[in-house]
Amino acid sequence: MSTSAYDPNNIFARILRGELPAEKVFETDKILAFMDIMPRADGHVLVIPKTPARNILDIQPDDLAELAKGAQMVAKAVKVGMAADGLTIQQFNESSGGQVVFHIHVHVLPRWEGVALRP
Ligand code: DGP
Repeated sequence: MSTSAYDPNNIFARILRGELPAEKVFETDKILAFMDIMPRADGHVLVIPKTPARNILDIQPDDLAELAKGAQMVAKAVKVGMAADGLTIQQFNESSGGQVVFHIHVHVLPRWEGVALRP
């Protein structure tokens, strides 16, 4: 299936507009970070841009750079806050690539030696 247009009523767009609740942990004028409702690790955070983009295929390069900067800030904070040994960073594109919510997002997953991610 080819890439579809951005749906302004996707769940994360509605969180950005304040129409749906989220456990926000960090915010700038460019990005929002909040807890994943189906965490695959304790402290699993999602980072999203405030600009509309479906995924890596349509995001503007400047917005992608801001998302990366936000993800790095959140990753550093999560590593310290969760006393993690390391981090897994994930980002999925289109259904075939594992994407379920079609507003681009970065998963920040704290990791500990010997602890597997939950499915
Ligand atoms: P994916 O598109 O495959 O990266 O998965 C979407 C992620 O978003 C998944 O880890 C669960 C999470 N998620 C889905 N709906 C909500 C929601 O309404 N609130 C929050 N906080 N997370 C959500």
